[in-house]
Amino acid sequence: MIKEKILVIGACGQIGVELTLELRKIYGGSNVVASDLRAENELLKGTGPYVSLDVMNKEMLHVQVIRQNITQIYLLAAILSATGEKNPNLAWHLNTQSLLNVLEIAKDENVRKVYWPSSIAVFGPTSPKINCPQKTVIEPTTVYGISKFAGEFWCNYFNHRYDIDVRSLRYPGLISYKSEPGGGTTDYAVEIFHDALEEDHFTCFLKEDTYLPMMYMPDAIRATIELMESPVEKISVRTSYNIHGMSFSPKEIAAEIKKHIPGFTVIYEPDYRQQIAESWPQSIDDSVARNNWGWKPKYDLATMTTDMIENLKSEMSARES
Ligand code: NAD
Ligand code: AKB
Repeated sequence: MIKEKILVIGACGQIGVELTLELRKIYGGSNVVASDLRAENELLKGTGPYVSLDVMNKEMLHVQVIRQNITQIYLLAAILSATGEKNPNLAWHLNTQSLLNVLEIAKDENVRKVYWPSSIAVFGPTSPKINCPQKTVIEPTTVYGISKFAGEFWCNYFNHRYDIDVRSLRYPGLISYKSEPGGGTTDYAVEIFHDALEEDHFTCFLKEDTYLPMMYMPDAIRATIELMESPVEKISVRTSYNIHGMSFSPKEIAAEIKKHIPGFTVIYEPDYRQQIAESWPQSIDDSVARNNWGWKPKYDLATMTTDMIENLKSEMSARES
């Protein structure tokens, strides 16, 4: 049996922290090397090795892969949709070059598997709004979406041309309480919980009726690991799989939170992110992922809201005591 040694790049981000902790549970702390540009996240400290790494420095990355005998890479470093629009050139450069660096090193070294997430941001205004299918018109209008779409085809190319086992998911907006979101359009759905608990009030940067596809982080982590552990013959999509958790608007999540915090109020002050949100589908058809490797989400809006509030409340009381 091959002993896996995993490198997580971007391990201190919203997904990276939770994914690294879960991978360490499965493969053992010392077999999962966390890396990031940022200082090590508090939740990762003491759970396994950490290296400071800039994925854009290909030589440094190559040295780490050889030195640590890496067999799998999870590449999570990226600039997300809202931040990307502030510096399109940088977002394109980081999001595409980081992937090419990883894929080229995987080709030349002993890296058996690569994971790289795409996003529902690949879809644009001309894609179907409801139950957006796996294969459809894809004309993204954000630099983030363009970079993800290009990345999907680089994954497909390296799989077909060099037989690299690259796997990918098009995540919807992810909601989590352990680590903060990093500059996306769907970030409001995390911020709303913090402001509800701390201030009983939230100012939302999207209009109240803006529906977007979303997923609770435990489902996203489980989907990632289930995809990566599926037998190769079950993987038919080498660009990126649609996956869906739930779909709701700011008004609907606010109403759900109000069931727990009756005095909670929201005002709506849409900004430039409204246009990004309106370019994306409202819900996603993930039947190909369901049929290929058995994907099924567990959380809906109500169960996710209850879990978020319980966990954030216990974090707040732990901080106070
Ligand atoms: P994030 O911004 O929270 O984390 C990204 C991490 O990458 C950060 O810790 C950052 O310091 C690190 N990083 C940035 N540049 C780097 C570099 N040059 N070298 C090394 N590390 C670097 O992002 P996230 O939300 O955790 O997203 C992870 C991946 O999932 C991204 O590819 C993102 O596009 C994708 N995704 C996220 C969501 C979501 O809702 N969070 C949805 C769809 C897709
Ligand atoms: C963003 O809003 O940019 C991300 C995403 C859906 O990719 N959360």
